[in-house]
Amino acid sequence: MRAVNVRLLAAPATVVAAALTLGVVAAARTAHSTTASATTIHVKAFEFGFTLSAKSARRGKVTFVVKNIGLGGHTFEINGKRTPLIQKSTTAKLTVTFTKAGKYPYRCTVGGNGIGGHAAAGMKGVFTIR
Ligand SMILES: [Cu+2]
Repeated sequence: MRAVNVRLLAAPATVVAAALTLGVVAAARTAHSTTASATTIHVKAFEFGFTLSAKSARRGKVTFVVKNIGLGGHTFEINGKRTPLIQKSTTAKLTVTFTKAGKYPYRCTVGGNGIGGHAAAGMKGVFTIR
């Protein structure tokens, strides 16, 4: 009889312990989501420029979904990361983690930086991380 009573008491204690553990995990997730964010920016590339769905994002992971609506191939480069050459009517995704607020230049790298390059022709801009 006494052993049965101990078991009945032990079972709810296990449930409480499990609930407390879950509570800690949930709290940790909530804290994490307030310090980091994930943003998707839609980018259209064309001769010769880019259109972005937003000019800024919060710090954290930013995924640029770059669609080439032009005729020739283009790239999208920002913060040292670059898409492969994107052919017309196709899309490439570039995920970049920004840890600091600031202004980040972006550009198309086709043709280089100089005269005749796509960036010089207008395929460049500045994205803000806040
Ligand atoms: Cu280009």
